[in-house]
Amino acid sequence: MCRVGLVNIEDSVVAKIAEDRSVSMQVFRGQRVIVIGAGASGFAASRLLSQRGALVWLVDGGSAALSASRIKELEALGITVRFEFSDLTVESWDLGVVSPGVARESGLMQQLLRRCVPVISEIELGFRLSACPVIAITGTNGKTTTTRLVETVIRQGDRKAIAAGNIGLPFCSVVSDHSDLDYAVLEISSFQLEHVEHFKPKVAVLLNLAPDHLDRHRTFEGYCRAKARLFENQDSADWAIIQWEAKEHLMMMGVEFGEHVLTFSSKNPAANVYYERGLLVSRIPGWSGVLYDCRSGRLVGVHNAENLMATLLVGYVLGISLSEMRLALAGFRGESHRFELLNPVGGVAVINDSKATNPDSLRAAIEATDGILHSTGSLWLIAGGLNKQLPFQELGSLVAAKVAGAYLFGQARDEMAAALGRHAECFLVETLNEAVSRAFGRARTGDMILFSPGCASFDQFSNYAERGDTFCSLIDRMRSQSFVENQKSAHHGSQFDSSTPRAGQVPNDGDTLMNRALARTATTEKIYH
Ligand code: UMA
Ligand code: ADP
Repeated sequence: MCRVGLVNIEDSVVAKIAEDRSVSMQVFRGQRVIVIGAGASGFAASRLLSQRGALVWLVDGGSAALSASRIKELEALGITVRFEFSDLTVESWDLGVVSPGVARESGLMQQLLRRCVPVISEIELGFRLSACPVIAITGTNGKTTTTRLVETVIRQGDRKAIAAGNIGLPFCSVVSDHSDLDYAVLEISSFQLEHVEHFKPKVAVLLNLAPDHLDRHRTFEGYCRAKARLFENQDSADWAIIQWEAKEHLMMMGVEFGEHVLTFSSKNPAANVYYERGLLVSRIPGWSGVLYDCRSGRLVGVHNAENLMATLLVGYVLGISLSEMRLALAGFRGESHRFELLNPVGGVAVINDSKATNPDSLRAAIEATDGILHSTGSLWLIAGGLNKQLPFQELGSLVAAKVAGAYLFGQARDEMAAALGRHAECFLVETLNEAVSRAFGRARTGDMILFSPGCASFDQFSNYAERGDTFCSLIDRMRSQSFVENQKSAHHGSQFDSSTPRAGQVPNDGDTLMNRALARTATTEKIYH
C-alpha cells in the first residue's frame, strides 16, 4: 500500500498494483532468459532475473561495456556472459530482454525474432517485477530536468521516490535494491518503449515532440508512435499529462488517450495549465489560479516553464499541496549542462547547454536568452558536433533575430553553416577550443556566449558531459587569462582601449594571451555571409 494519500489516484488501485505484479514475479522462476546488451541495463536486468530464479545468459554483440569486476559479479550469480553470436543458435530461450541501445535490426535481435522468442525491454521487465506506482516521463527534450523536478517535489515531505530509467540508473537496479518506494519516477526514452507489453504508468507525462533519433525510428511519425506507447496500457485509474501541442499532434495521428488527461502549454491558454508572462496558471476547477511564479525559481526560459507545468500537474494528481511543491521548487538548482549559467568572464555572460543535442533544444536555448541578455548585448552562439540527420533550416528566422554570430565546429559545421549562414555570420572552426577563443575575441562587456551545440557529441567527445566539462574548463582558462590581463590593466591602465571593452579585457598591444590564441586558430576560419 502506498504510504501517501493520493487525491486523484485511489489507494485501492495502488494496493492492487503490488498484488497483480506479485503474480508475475513467479513467472521468471526456472525460465531461460537471454539478455541482450551488456551495458548498465543488461547488467541490472540480468541481476534482477537471477534474483528471481531465472537461468540467465547475458550476450553482447560488441565490446564489453561492463568492467571485468562487474562481469565477475554476474558470473558469481551463475549468469553466463558471452560476447559471441554463435552461442545463440545452440540454445533455446523462453524470453529475451533487450537493452535500449539495441535496435530491432541488430544481429542478436534478428536471431531471436527469427526463432520467435518473445522479447521485452528492460523497462518492461522492471515494471513486471516492481511493486510501486510508476510515474513515467518522456518527450524529446526536458526529460531529465522534469524527472528530477518530479523526484524533488515528491521527496519534499516524507515520501520515498527514486529517479531512474534513461536518466542513468536502470529501473531493474531500483527494483533489485529498493522494496519500500512510494514511487518510481522514470525517465523514458523512445528506445525503451519499443518492446513494452504491459508497461502501464500511473502517471504518464509527454513533454513535447520534435524530430530526434530518426536514424533509429526512420520517420518522425515512427518516433512519435514509439513515444505514444507510454499511454497504450493506461486505463481509467491512470493519468496522462501532455503538452497541448504534442497531444494535438498525436490525436491527428489517430492516437487515443484514457479518461484522465491534463494538458499544459506555454503557447495555448486553453490548456489546463498555461504560461502567462512568467506565471503558471491553472484553469482546473477546484485548483485554479496562479500556481507558480517562474521568477521565484532558478530555472530560466519558457522551455523550463513547460517542465515546471508538467511537474506541478504530476504533484496535483498525486495530491501534493501547492505550498509543498513551491518549497521543493525553490531549492531546485537545475541539472548540469542544461542551460547552465556560468560565472561571467570579463563582463560577458556564459551559458553551458552541452546537453542540447538536437535542433529543438538549440531553439529553446536561443529563445531562453531573451530574459537574461541585456537589450544592448549581442548573442554569440557556439554550436556543432555530430548531426543526427536533423534539419536546422527552421531555426533561420530565430537565428536572424537573435544571434550576432555563430562559431560552428565538428562534423556538422558545414551543414549548419549552409542552413544558418543566410541569417547570421557563421564562422567555421575545427574544435570547441577554437570556437571559444574566437567567440571571446568578438564578445564585449554585456554580451553573451551561448554554447548550445544542437548536435550529438560523439564526433569529438565521449558524451555530452565530457563536452560540457571541456567547455567549462575552457571558460575557466579564459577567466584566469582575464584576471591576469585585468591585473596588468591595473598596473598599466593606458595599455587598454576602454572604448571597446572585450571579454577578458583583451589588450590592443597585439601580443596578449588572447591574441596569441586567436592567431593559432585564424587559419582555419571561413566566413559565411
Ligand atoms: N549492443 C549490442 N548490440 C547492439 C547495440 C549495442 O550488443 O546492436 C551492446 C553494446 O556493445 C553495449 C551495450 O549493448 O555493450 C550497451 O547497451 P545500451 O546502449 O542499451 O546502454 P546501457 O548502458 O544499457 O544504457 C541504457 C541507455 N542507453 C541508450 O539508450 C543508448 C542509457 O541512456 C540509460 O541511461 C541506461 O540504459 C539506464 O537506463 C543513455 C542514452 O544515451 C544516457 N539514451 C538516449 C538519449 O538520452 O538520447 C536514448
Ligand atoms: P532530455 O533528458 O530529454 O534530453 P534534458 O532535461 O536533459 O532533457 O535537457 C536537454 C536539453 O533540452 C537541454 O539543452 C535543455 O536546456 C533543453 N530543454 C530542457 N527542457 C526542454 C523543453 N521542455 N523543451 C525544449 N528544450 C528543453
